[in-house]
Amino acid sequence: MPTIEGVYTVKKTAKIAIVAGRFNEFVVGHLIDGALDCLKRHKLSEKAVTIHWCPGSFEIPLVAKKVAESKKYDAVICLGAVIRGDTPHFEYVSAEVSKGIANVALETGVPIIYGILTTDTIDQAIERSGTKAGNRGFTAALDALEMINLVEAIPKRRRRRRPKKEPGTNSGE
Ligand code: INI
Repeated sequence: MPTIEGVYTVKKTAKIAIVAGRFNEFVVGHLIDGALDCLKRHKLSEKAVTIHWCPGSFEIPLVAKKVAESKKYDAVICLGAVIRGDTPHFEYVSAEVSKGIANVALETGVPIIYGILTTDTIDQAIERSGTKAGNRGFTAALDALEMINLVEAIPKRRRRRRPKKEPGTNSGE
């Protein structure tokens, strides 16, 4: 049975963009550290990664779209932290960033990784950004490496070659 799946090796020319929402920066900073740690341990050079900061998670899809459309990157890792407060703001921001990131991936065809924490409490966000529950930035970077390899491994349709014309068969010759 043919099986196609991504591996975690990195091609020498790989370029990765990180798009990070500054809101709840004390959490997002740790997600970025986790992502950079993962990429470095997979032998990606620092020069191959560019970080783009935007105000908050709501703005991430637009920035991710511009970055993906630049065609300069093999994958875009989106990192943010949406933490529930006393108002419905959480619902709006988390819904928009999820929908937006999914749309950007489908519209551009570039792997866009969803590394947005959506948590009920600050403690839950801290747990997922490098303490008890791992670091979502690290695993988002792993997801990016897997997706880069997976997308490249999917065979493209081969264009059929036109049969060569016999000399003298063109009309008007
Ligand atoms: N942005 C976040 O990234 N996380 C949040 O928890 C958050 N909350 O709760 O308000 C948040 N709001 C800012 C939003 O993303 C936009 O930056 C802002 O509304 C300007 O458009």
